[in-house]
Amino acid sequence: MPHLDLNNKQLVFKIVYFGPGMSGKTTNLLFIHKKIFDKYKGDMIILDTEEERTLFFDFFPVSLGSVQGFALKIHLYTIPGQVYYEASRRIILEGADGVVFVADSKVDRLDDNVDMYKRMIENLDSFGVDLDTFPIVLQYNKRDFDEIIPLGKIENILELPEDLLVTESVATSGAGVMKTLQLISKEVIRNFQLD
Ligand SMILES: Nc1nc2c(ncn2[C@@H]2O[C@H](COP(=O)(O)OP(=O)(O)O)[C@@H](O)[C@H]2O)c(=O)[nH]1
Ligand SMILES: [Mg+2]
Repeated sequence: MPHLDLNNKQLVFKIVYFGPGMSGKTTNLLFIHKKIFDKYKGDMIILDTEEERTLFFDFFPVSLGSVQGFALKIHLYTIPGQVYYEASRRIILEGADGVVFVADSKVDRLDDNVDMYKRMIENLDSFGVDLDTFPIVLQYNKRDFDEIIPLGKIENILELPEDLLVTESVATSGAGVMKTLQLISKEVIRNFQLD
């Protein structure tokens, strides 16, 4: 459920970029932040861990308008990918209204993607999330590499629903990044309106 901020008349949605280490989560958020820098961004907070940066920032997606007089606000988070950060990942994931799973398309990362997707589902399940309706976009990132995991592979292995939203991206150039954000934002708001 989004957070209802009555003082500021805002509905605040939380979207988490999840995935294995080095798949491109932070690069996605940096691109988005740069793209929407002038008008809509809030302060970006970067939590430094030893090996990677976890990002948080919020913005107003004006294109999505408002719901019953409430401005829609979106908080974007990334998680640390390393195995030993399981506890932080869980904390960040809790209360998410939707997830972008950033998969690393390099063929040798297939197992890491599958393993991390499983962990994500387990965590969401443990929070009591309804997995049949919970908004997820699977983003195959790093499509610029030569040997890449074909679309559909991760979905097949994990037997994911056929209507799962899937995108392709090259986060370093920004290709597919805003499209992914738009898809998950719309899905998250639609899911809320259906409740
Ligand atoms: N070639 C290529 N490199 C990428 C892409 N996305 C991210 N990277 C690189 O992969 C590394 C890890 O990215 P990062 O966003 O820190 O991964 P995170 O651990 O998921 O946050 C960095 O060196 C990025 O520049 C991509 O689409 N293509
Ligand atoms: Mg990162």
